[in-house]
Formats: sequence, C-alpha cells, structure tokens
Amino acid sequence: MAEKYIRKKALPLIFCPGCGDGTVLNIFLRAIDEMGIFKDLALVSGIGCSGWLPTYLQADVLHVLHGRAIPFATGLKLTDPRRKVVVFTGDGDCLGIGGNHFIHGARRNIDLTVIMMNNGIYGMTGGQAAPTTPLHSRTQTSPYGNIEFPFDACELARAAGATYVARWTTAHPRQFLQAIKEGMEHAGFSFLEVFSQCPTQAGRYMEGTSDPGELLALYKKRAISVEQARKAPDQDLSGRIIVGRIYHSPEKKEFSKSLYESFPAQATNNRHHP
Ligand SMILES: Cc1ncc(C[n+]2csc(CCOP(=O)(O)OP(=O)(O)O)c2C)c(N)n1
Ligand SMILES: [Mg+2]
Repeated sequence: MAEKYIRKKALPLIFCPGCGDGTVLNIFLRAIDEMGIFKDLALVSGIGCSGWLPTYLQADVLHVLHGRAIPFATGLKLTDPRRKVVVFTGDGDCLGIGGNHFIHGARRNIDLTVIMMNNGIYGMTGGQAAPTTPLHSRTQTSPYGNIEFPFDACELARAAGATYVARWTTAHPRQFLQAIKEGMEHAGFSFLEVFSQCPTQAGRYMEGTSDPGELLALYKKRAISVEQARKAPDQDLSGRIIVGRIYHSPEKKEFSKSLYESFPAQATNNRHHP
C-alpha cells in the first residue's frame, strides 16, 4: 500500500511514535484502494499534526491555512465537481478556528468528506485545551482542570445540516474503513469523526499514560454503539464515546448540483463539468 500511494520524498512522517493519525492514514489508504478512486481524489487539510496527513500521499493536495480547509475544498469542488474531495482536519482546526466554516459547509450540504481526527487537544502547538477537551481535563492551558464544556462534533454537524455523520476510534479500524467508504460514496456533506490517540500531549497530561496500547484500550472500554446509547439513560453516557453511523439522509439536495442547475451557463463553460 505504501509503495503504491506514499510520497516518499515527504518522509519521515511528523507523527510521534504511537500517534493515532498513522492509523487513520493507513485506513484511508485501504479505503481508497478498495474503492479504486485514487486518480479522482483531491485532498485538502488545515494546520495541526492531523493537517499533515494528506501531504504524505502521491495525490493532489492543498495544505492550507489554519481552519480554512473547508472553504478551499468548497472552491475546489465547485470548480471541478468530478473530484472526490476529502478534507483532513483536527478538532482544533475544525471546531475552534474553523468552526464557522464547518457549520456552513454542513449547512450547504456540499459534497465533501470531512475526516476530523479528535485527540481532544491542540497537539501540534504543545497541548492546549481544545473545543473537545473533556470537562475537568488537565492540559497545558487548564492545569487545574478544564472548566469549559466540550462540543459533541457529530451532534453539531447533524444540527448544522450534514447528511452523513459517523464516529469511530482508531481502535475500530474495520468499522472506520467502512464508514470512510460510505461517507465518500454519499453525495453530500459527510462528516467522519475519529478519536485518534495523542500519546505525547493528551495521553501524558489528560489520561496519565503515553502508552498507545493503553490509550487504545481506553477507547475500546469507553466506546458504546449508537444503538445501545439510544436505549441508555443519559447518566450512563457520561465519559462514553458513542460510535457508529449516527445520521444518514440521502434526500437533501447537494450544493454544487443546485448551483449548476441554477446557473447552467457556468456548467457549459466549466471544462471539468460532467
Ligand atoms: C491563524 C493561526 N492561529 C494559530 C496557529 C497555531 N496553531 C497551529 S496548529 C494549532 C492547533 C491544532 O490543533 P488541532 O486542529 O486539534 O490539530 P492536532 O495538532 O491536535 O492534530 C494551532 C493553534 C496557526 N498556525 N495559525
Ligand atoms: Mg487536536
């Protein structure tokens, strides 16, 4: 897989040993290999450890400003609607600085697949609290415990208008692979959240361990399927990670389709338009 798709000149990876983002890269490669769509891909990412992920692939990649991957991806998709556009982002990049772009991308239901690696922290910049950092967690900017409530990124995506929403962790590689395929096949805004362990920052400070194996075991222990979660009382869900396909609605019209239908001359003039 690596021989086929990895941009060797870009190696070594910047990821720390045991970082979950390497697993995400591995699973993504398997998904696109099984789908046979490598030549149609365009990958866009923001800033953070997670933002480096697509730069290691021999594909067309835009590595852009912090929080601005979705606007760049929107422009790209509208210019060349045949492309399978995938956004790689972190929890800080997507929900902090890029939060407004995220909700508006979801609202428009533009055909992008957004893969958000959630490590619960700003990993690259040294472990500051993120919009996903759990309440009471200790980080470099919350040494006495985080007093802010975290976002539930999947609920936010769904409320904003995303039409495919799923959450998995790096301890669920097969299920996440399936979700990537479903998300990419879905014609609309698909949001895939993946809990991805950060041994160096989040593990050390928030979980009290930088052992990747222990962090994966924690994900397994905390995971609860969306079907089970729906039956469980709220107090049983505290600290749990709800995994599975959370929402899927194929009915809502996709944005680039609406745009080209409203302005047919643009479609005629666009040499990339199907
Ligand atoms: C405009 C701007 N503000 C701040 C930064 C500094 N910065 C770089 S990465 C980052 C946080 C990234 O966190 P996240 O998206 O969770 O990615 P991770 O490193 O955890 O994968 C910040 C604040 C920046 N590069 N640009
Ligand atoms: Mg992060």
